[in-house]
Amino acid sequence: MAFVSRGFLGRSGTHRGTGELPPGQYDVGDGFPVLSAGPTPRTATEDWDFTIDGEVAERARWTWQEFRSLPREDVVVDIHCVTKWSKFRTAWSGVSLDTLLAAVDTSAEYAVAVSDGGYTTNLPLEDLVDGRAWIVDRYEGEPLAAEHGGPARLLCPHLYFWKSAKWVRGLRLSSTDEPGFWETLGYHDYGDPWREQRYAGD
Ligand SMILES: Nc1nc2c(c(=O)[nH]1)N[C@H]1C(S)=C(S)[C@@H](COP(=O)(O)O)O[C@H]1N2
Ligand SMILES: [Mo]
Repeated sequence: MAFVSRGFLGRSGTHRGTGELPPGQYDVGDGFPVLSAGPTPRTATEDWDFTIDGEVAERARWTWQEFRSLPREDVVVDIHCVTKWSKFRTAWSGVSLDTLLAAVDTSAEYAVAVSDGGYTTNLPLEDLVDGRAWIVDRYEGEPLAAEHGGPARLLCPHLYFWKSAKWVRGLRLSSTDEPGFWETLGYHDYGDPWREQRYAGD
């Protein structure tokens, strides 16, 4: 049955999606829409770094070369955009946020992902750990295309895809929850697709 094979056959990498559509979503199939609130920044990898700062004992920073030499994971996940498309079995590779966050000492409970171009999005820190979020720089075996967030983006697929910040350059950790770009404009603070948390108040 398609339902079974979707979860267990096909590409390499651990599949962490459910193969099911959250309420109100449709399957976009082979398409991969591009949703960007502004122009696509193009940061050369020589100029790229990733920083974890804010309420940390000491900030952590990786150059592109350092980031690329960290232990990597292949993941296959389903993604769900708040504009109602979902895409099954997307295959990415990158570095688990468990690996990156192990480098800092913090008692913060929230994170804001900060991107080139000024986009931000907030997430509880606990949603970024335990194998649920990655900084990915490859999609379907190729370097991540700029329009989809390359050189590297956040991938946090258990929340609506606006939380997966493209062109990400760092995380700012805090003990208080600070709304990001779309959250300030009325999107839900948390954004669980299974509870259909699209807008504030949902
Ligand atoms: N920096 C940045 N990240 C972003 C966005 C954006 O506009 N800027 N859009 C978000 C939204 S609403 C979605 S649905 C996904 C879209 O990713 P895609 O263009 O690769 O499909 O990126 C998210 N991350
Ligand atoms: Mo979106």
